[in-house]
Amino acid sequence: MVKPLLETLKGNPGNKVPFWFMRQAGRYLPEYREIRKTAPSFMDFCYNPDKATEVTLQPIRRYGMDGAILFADILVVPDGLGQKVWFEAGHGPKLDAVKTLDSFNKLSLNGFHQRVGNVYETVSRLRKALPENVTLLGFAGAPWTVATYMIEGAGSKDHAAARQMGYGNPELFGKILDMLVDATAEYLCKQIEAGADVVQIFDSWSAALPETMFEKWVIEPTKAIVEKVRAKHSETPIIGFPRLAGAMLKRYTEETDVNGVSLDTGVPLGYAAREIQPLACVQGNLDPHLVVSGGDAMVKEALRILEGLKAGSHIFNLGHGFVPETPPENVALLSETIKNFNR
Ligand code: 1CP
Repeated sequence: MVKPLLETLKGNPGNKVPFWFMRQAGRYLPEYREIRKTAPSFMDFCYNPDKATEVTLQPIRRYGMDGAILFADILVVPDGLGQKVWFEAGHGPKLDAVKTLDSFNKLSLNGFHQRVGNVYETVSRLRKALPENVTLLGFAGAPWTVATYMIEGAGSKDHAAARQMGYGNPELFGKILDMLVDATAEYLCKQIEAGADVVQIFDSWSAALPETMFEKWVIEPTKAIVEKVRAKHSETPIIGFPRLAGAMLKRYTEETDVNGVSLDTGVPLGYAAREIQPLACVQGNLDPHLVVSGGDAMVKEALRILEGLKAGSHIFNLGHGFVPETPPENVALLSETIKNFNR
């Protein structure tokens, strides 16, 4: 059976625009919050194939998206490398920060797949549970974004610790990125082998890096991952999401050679259609906050995006993830709007 989302990524778009939403499984859904309560910790939740499979399927049942994204987190990779990762309610992620060569030397790829193996189990269960026309997306964080957490020991506004290590101790910083390239490529390959049709690489914090650093920290590691994954799985499309890359977006698309690019809310549609769509399928880019208010304003903007990108390959999505206060009925209206649109 045809998977419209997968076909669109391969450059064969149909009459309908396929869609999925970042953070489509998550706190805006009451049924997610119910299951979340039953897990002792967030990491535990990510490593529980029963629960992770169930919450991945919840939004598909409600809204019939064309894509289901594996429920896990980008911080599974540092956890798998042996870094301590935990989530504190109201504070987001915490990690035992990597600041020195000594702390880096405690990390290793040995044992990685055993530690994260339950994620692969979730992928293979999803493969069996999903309707045949639904594309299964695996994912990982990009090395730069994951490194910001590993080095800071938490989420941060300006990623000061990572930037300062990148400038002040490029050798150690380079070792961290190299290890992340290897781990991430293997992690994505295993997800594909377990049944993922597509993989997405999230570079949520790629904004406002100097040009040369964007090349070194964002483009080069992503390109290396794309090459490694393609060497084993040449048929599997890869989507990159260099969030807020701004004027670097086109170079990212050309140089990493991803099959699809996820657009943040700030990317103008005319620019995307002219400059990016000839190079890759685009995905995006409704403002998630517009789904909080909903109504005509949301529908009008969704239609503007559908019209603006209809000449090329387009997967409808948000410009970033749903926020927890999103009313589920607005997601229903948005989904109907996309389904009723014809290219
Ligand atoms: O308690 C909860 O329920 C916590 C909320 C939550 C959820 C639902 C976190 C903690 N992670 C997730 C799941 C998740 N994370 C998915 C699952 C699939 C889906 O999208 O439905 C995915 C793809 C991610 C990826 C992720 N985690 C990113 C990249 C995408 C993005 O949103 O920019 C990032 C940056 C993270 C780190 C993270 N995990 C969780 C939080 C609160 C954060 C961000 C912290 C910060 O702002 O620094």
